[in-house]
Amino acid sequence: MEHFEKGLVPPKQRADGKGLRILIVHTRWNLPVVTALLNGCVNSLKEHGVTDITIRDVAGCFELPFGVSSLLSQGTYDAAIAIGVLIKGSTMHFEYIADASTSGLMRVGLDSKKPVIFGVLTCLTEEQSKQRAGIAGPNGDEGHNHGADWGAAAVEMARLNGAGK
Ligand code: DLZ
Repeated sequence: MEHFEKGLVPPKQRADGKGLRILIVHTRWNLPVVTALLNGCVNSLKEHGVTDITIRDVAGCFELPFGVSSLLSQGTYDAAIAIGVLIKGSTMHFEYIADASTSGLMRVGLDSKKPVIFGVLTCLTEEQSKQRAGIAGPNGDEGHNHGADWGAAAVEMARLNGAGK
């Protein structure tokens, strides 16, 4: 069997973010990890040529769908990126908030007809969240910052949706 490369394969041609208006809504829960993801995301947007980036914050992941929906309706954005980090605790909170934010964000995207990128990590441990935010990897490396993928996805989906023509 051929080697199976796990994870995201970049598009054949990098999408051009010039002229796009991107909204980022991030949580204030688990802020150190969220900040690393936000930085990775903003850097990636800039690398794609995006210069018009609006950053707003809400309390936690449960607020992300309403926050994104409300801000999308107030502005002229081509795509939104919702960033948050859920870390499993000893109660059922994690499951309920993960479910609500996932389906809520999907609904906002379909209802608004604007791409909404799912930048929510649902981690079983704090360590997992750090690995996925490029802070501390499993082998003493820095891990991978998923925020970079979310920035690229926002540009790709905004173009797919006809923005910037
Ligand atoms: C209550 C709560 C808990 C337990 N854990 C998290 C978390 O890990 N990540 C996160 O973004 N938010 C958490 N919250 C807060 C909820 O998302 C929400 O802000 C509150 O329930 C108020 O609606």
